[in-house]
Amino acid sequence: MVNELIKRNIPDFFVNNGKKIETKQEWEDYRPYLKELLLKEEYGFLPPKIIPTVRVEKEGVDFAGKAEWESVYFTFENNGKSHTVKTGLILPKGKEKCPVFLSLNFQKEIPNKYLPVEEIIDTGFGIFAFCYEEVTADNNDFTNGLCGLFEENGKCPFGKISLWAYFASICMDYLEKRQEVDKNSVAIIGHSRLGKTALLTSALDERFKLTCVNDSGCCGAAVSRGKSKENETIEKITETFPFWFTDGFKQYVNNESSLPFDQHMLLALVAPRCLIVGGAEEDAWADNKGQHLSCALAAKAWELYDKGLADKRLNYYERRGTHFLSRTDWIVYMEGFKEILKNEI
Ligand code: GTR
Repeated sequence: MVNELIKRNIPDFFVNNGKKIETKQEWEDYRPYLKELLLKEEYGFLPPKIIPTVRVEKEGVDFAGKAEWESVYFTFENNGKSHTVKTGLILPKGKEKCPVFLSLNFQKEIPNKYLPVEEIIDTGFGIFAFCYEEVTADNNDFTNGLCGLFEENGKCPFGKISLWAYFASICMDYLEKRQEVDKNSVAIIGHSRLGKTALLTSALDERFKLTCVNDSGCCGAAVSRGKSKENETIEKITETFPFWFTDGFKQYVNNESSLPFDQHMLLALVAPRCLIVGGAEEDAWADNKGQHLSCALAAKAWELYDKGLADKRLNYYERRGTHFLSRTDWIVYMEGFKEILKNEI
């Protein structure tokens, strides 16, 4: 870890106006500026909040009779256009004030290979899930879906990750209103590009109790500086997925040393809440050493709140295998969440 730190040459970013941040108050004063900086340079500013109209359709009891399933439709209107996003809310039957996982999904189907619904329900959690491409397509078409409500001449001032995060926060607004949901016990979970999205959502929106960031790698949990040949870099990611970021982010291609932050500062914004960063041993592209180092560097934010807090609330783990949101990962996240709730961590 020490070698890694030296090799990567990451400056101390816990600095505000040239002054080292040493107290919780100094850190809290710096947070709004840091949020702005990350959005301005990397992800692009989120659009103004539109309050959607919500329609609920009961799908009935399912999952061996153990859960109530509803489809919840959010309709947004702006600039004479409208867009509806379908989500699914599944709550264990007969449980009052249920803790819930807000799950950012690749697939529309529930359950799917990344979302073992019955196991999650059996562990005592509810699920609120949406498919990210229902919000806006994962491509450079900014007239599509919710983006279409904000575009001007086919362009938006934000990247798609920001818009997915925007919708995730709207989901949280909705969960807060549901009697059956314990609004103080909502975890957000996402894998890979949706891990990046979950992390950004929680960095900006402090209502999530736990943030589970799986194999998020480049522009997610991994630091951007000092990548090895096998890791994804800003150059690679902005070549393949330029539409995930604000246009100006390209200035940091092969120029990471001029970034006014590194990704650990995004992690730091989750403090003092609970964060689990997951990696997979065979996922070299995501840069596990960079994710681990990022957690180590971000720990300072938790420590500013309380000595020893990072140890309790910031967790990094790596499992065997490849890039995937696996059953093992879910078990780690669910066990972690159970612990947090039981011991009031
Ligand atoms: C990869 C991409 C990563 C990661 C992943 C995914 O191809 O390079 O940044 O986000 O896709 O979302 O599955």
